[in-house]
Amino acid sequence: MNTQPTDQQIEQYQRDGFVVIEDFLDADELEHWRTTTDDAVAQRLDATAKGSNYLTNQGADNYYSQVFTQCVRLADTHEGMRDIMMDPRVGQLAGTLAQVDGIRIWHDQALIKPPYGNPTSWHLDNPYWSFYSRDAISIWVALDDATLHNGCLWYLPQTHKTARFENVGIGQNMRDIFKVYPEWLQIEAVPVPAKAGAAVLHNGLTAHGAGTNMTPRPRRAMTCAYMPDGSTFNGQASILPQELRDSLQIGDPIDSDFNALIWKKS
Ligand SMILES: O=C(O)CCC(=O)C(=O)O
Ligand SMILES: [Fe+2]
Repeated sequence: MNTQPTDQQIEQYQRDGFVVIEDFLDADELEHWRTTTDDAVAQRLDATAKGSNYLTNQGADNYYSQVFTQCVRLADTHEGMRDIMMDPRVGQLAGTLAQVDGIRIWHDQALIKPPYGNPTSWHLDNPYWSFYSRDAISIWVALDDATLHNGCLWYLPQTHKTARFENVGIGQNMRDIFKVYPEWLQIEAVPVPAKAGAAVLHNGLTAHGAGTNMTPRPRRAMTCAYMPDGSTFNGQASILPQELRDSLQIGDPIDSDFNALIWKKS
């Protein structure tokens, strides 16, 4: 696993709000992440079909269910996925790029764009979450080659510097984000094709989206969103379980085991 970013990669991440780490996983690790993700997703979809209330967008026949199959916090229900997500090396990579002192898991998430699936509209991640931070970071690991044809990620560089925390949402209209940020219409979007096993990391405030999958094969990605240690509750429920949410006042640190600390700067 290549978890040591170069100075240039750190600089690029800080400047543009995203960076690609080629060969993040070697061939054996990629195979392991693929089988673990497939298994965890299959298990989750089965549990959901049987009535569990875990978050998945599947089951409906609507626009969003065809953007991707989305399964959140698979590490809660799958031991193999828990081992992958708790790896402090990945936390160190995220923390080093974000230049923060500690990394907590916000949520992992499998994002599988189906064959001929819908595009992912431009959006920001952090405004959805229960904490606001200009240093939140996510890792997006390509489990298949992500290409211009099957819906690789696209970014609006440097938008993490001017983004605000209001949520522009993620609906069917690709360009809704520009109603809130008309000045971003001047920015040229950058596609980020990624070979299977590569990792793309982005700031939680960098505008991003993904194209249509124009191939008859799925485009699989396994991702994890991270919260800098010390982040505080902003009042939004998001993925927090009811009991935990009810125990928090706005401004309290979010620091229970639900958001495990996987890396701390020594
Ligand atoms: O995989 C996609 O299409 C979108 C990914 C994304 O929005 C994210 O990882 O935050
Ligand atoms: Fe996103």
